[in-house]
Amino acid sequence: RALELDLAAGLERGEFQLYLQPRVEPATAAITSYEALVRWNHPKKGMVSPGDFIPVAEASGQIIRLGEWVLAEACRLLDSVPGCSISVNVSPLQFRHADFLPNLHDVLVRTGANPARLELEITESVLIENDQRAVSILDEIKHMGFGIALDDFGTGYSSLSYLSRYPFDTIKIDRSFVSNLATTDNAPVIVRSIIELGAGLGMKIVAEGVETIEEALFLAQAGCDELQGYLLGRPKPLTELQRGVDNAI
Ligand code: G
Ligand code: G
Ligand code: MN
Ligand code: NA
Repeated sequence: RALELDLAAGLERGEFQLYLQPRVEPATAAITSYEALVRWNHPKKGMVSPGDFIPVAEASGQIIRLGEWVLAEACRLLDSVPGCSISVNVSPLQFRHADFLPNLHDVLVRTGANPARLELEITESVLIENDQRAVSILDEIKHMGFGIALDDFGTGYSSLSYLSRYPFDTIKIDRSFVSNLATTDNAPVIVRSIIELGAGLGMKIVAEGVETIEEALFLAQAGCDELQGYLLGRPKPLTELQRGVDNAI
């Protein structure tokens, strides 16, 4: 059966689950927040990666319902992570959909969640040059009280011009820069520049895909606000979250 047909049934049957991956402050080793990463425990295929089913959900339009479920579930999980926020990925199609803003409003009303503890992750690819509609959607999200993160920063085009135009709270440095830190001469220069730029603009800088102690030390020394990656903690279901991080720095 096509994955597309199974998606709706999977939502009905509760086959989706949110895994949480910590974001850690290097200075204190404190977990400040978690990124919600959806997983599908398919009855026949086992664990299906979002890399495989998100594109299918987008193509079939079911990303809207899936996105609603992810957001509601993240709101529900907030009670289990006191003092922390949760960030949620928003797909480009979801971002553009007419139901997106009404759904955000509804989920706050339904769950009573505090939007200040939720951050929406938007990728550069949803933003187009001179895009007044994107500006107004982001302004409205901000106005509702959500945090906004620019995800996978550095992988799109014209990155710098976006930063002054959109109300981002957080910049997430794409993991390709982090994994290149040790092997290319350019990566440390670029990473330092992004950190300085973000700090100057009053935005929080998070490095993604931190896998080694050397990367963590470089990023901490360069002034990166938070680290995320397998070194600090893999994405895990709530039931398996330990107190503290997988590895101290
Ligand atoms: O967790 P993993 O590395 O397998 O995720 C693969 C991709 O799926 C990443 O690009 C991630 O942003 C995306 N993804 C994970 N969870 C969600 C979600 O809830 N909504 C959307 N739109 N994308 C997600
Ligand atoms: O596109 P986005 O940045 O939302 O994707 C997050 C993806 O990165 C998730 O699928 C998550 O499983 C994955 N991820 C998280 N930490 C690491 C890491 O340290 N190394 C690698 N290779 N992937 C990671
Ligand atoms: Mn993300
Ligand atoms: Na990312």
